[in-house]
Amino acid sequence: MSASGNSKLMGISVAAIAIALVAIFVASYSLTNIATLDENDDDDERYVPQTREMWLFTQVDEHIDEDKYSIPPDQFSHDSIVVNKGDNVKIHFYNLEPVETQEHHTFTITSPYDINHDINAGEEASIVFTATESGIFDYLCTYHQPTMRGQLIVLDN
Ligand SMILES: [Cu+2]
Repeated sequence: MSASGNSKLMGISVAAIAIALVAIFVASYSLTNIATLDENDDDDERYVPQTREMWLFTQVDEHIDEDKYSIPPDQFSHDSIVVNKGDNVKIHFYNLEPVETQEHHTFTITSPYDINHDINAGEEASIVFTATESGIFDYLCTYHQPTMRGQLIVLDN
């Protein structure tokens, strides 16, 4: 092999090494950036679940003529409950009907929460659950539809 052939080979080798070094540098720089972004995401967005406690009452709207409109006048005192996903929810539910009426009400949410508390007149219950699924879910009294209902709103965080 001639001297000029050797120097040509050497030139190609140097070029190859330079390209390899650049590739390694770019790859490690990208990985560093990805790792840094992940760390920032954790710091900014990790949500610490809260306990959301509320007091919910039965009530009757005297303006609703049940015979005329064929709907019950019964309602919940709140028509929405808003929590974040992961929160521990504690609802103190009071049936305010006079005891002698024996008028039952329920606090019911179907799947995925599957909650059903049937409360007699003058009684109360604590309903405790974790808001594991985000979305909008109806809560209702199974005896007084369609008026006695509200929405549990679980925000995705
Ligand atoms: Cu009811």
